[in-house]
Amino acid sequence: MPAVIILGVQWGDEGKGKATDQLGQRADYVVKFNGGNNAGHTVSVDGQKFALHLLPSGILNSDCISVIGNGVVVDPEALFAEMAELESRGVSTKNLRIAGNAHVITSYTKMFDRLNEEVLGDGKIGTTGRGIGPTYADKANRVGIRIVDLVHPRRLRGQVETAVAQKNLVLRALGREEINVDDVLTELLAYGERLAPMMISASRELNQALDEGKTVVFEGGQSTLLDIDHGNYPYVTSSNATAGGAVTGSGVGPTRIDRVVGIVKAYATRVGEGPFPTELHGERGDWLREAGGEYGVTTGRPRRCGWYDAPVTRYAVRVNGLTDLVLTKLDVLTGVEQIPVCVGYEIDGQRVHEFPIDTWDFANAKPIYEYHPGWTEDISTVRDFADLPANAQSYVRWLEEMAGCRFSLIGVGPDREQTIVLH
Ligand code: 2SA
Ligand code: GDP
Ligand code: MG
Repeated sequence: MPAVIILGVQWGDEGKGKATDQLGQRADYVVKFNGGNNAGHTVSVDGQKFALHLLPSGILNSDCISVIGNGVVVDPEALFAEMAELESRGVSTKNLRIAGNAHVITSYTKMFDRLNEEVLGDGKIGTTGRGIGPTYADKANRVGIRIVDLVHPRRLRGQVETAVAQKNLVLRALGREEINVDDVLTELLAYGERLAPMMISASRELNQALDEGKTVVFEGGQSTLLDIDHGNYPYVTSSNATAGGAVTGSGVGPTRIDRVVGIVKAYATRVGEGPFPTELHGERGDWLREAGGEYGVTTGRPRRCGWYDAPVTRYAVRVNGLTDLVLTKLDVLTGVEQIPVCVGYEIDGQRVHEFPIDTWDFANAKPIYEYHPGWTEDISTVRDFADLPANAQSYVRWLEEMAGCRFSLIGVGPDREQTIVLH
C-alpha cells in the first residue's frame, strides 16, 4: 500500500489516531493534509496515552518522517508547545517537516474565531476556538500569511498590514482594541526563525518518496460530515476533511493514491453544534459517553452521543471513494441488549434512505431504526473474527452490507493490539 489516505466517516473522533498509528507503523511518511490544532487524536502505545493535535501520528514512530502539508493551518505557538510536550516524554520530533505553503494561524485569527462565535450568538458553530475558520477565510480571501513568508521581514510587514487593515475597521466599529502590526510582526518573525529549518516543499518530497516506492500515509483531521463542501454546512470545519483534501492539501496527485480508508465508530458522536438525528438525550446518551470515554481531546468538551447511522456511512463511502472501512469501538456496545441502527430517515413525512445534502432536511430527519441482538461477552481480548460472539459477527456483517464497502479492521479497545484484522 504505497499511498493510503485515512480519514473519518462521521463527525470526528472515530479513532483515526489509533488507525493511523497502526496502519502507519510501516509508513515512511505520515502527512497531515487539513485542519490544525482543532484536531485531537489519541494514540495508546503500551499503555501510554498520547494526545496529538497538530503533529501527525507518525511522530510516535522514530523511523517515520512526519509532514504537515500545505492544506493544514499552523499555529506556531501551539506547535512548539506540542513538540516540547512530546520531547519531555522522550519522543523525538527531529523528523518533523512543514510545507512552506501552509498557512499560519495568528493571534488575530484566533481572536476573530472567538469574536465570530460571539456575534453568531445562538447560531454559533461551536468551534474549538483555535482560529481555524478565520485563518482559512484569510487564505481564501488572499490575505493569508504562509510559513514561507515568515522569513522575509520586509515582505511580511506589507502582508500583515493588508491582513489587519480590514480587521481593524471591524474592531474600531466595535470599540475594541485594534491589532498592532509591529507586535504581530515581532511574534511572527521569531516563529519564522524556528520554523525555517523544518520547512520543505511537501509536494516535491512526497512525490519523490512515492517514486522511490516508499509508503506514504495521509492522515485526515475532523471528518466527512465536518467537511466544508460535503458536511452539514455551516456546522462544519473550514477545510476539506474528505479524500480530495489529501490531494490538494499535500501536492500529490489523485492518480498516485492506492487506497482510501474510512474510520467509522460502531456508534456516533459529535462535538459542537449542528444536526445529529440519532443523538441520544438523557440517561442512554450519558451511558454511551461514559462507556466510550467521549470527551474532546482538545477542549475536554463532552461529546454528544447517538446510534450508528448507516446512510451516513454509505454517503462517506461515496464521496471519498473508500476502498476499506475500519470499524472502531465495537467493544463499547457490549451489553446493549438490542442495538439500534439507523437505516433511513423520515423527512417531512417521506421515508428516505440516502443522506440528504440539505442541512435543514437532515436537522428535521427522524431516524428509522432497525435492531440487532447484542452480546454480553467481553470482546476486548478477541483477535480473530471467528472468536467474536455470533451476534457481534452478524452485526458487523450487517453494517458492512449496508455500507457497501468491506471492513478491514475492527477495534475492540484503545491499544494498538486490540484489533481484529480482516483484510
Ligand atoms: P473548528 O474549530 O472551526 O474546526 O470547529 C468547527 C466544527 O468542527 C468541529 N471539530 C471537531 N469535531 C470533533 N473533534 C474535533 N477535534 C477535537 C477532538 C475536539 C475537541 O478530537 O476531540 O476537543 O473538542 C474537532 N475539531 C473541530 C467543531 O466541534 C465544530 O463543530
Ligand atoms: P480521532 O480524533 O478520530 O483520532 O479520535 P479521538 O482520539 O479523538 O477519539 C477516539 C478515542 O477512542 C480515543 O480515546 C482512542 O484511544 C479510543 N479508541 C480508538 N479505537 C478504539 C476501540 O476500538 N475501542 C475503544 N474502547 N476505544 C478506542
Ligand atoms: Mg479527535
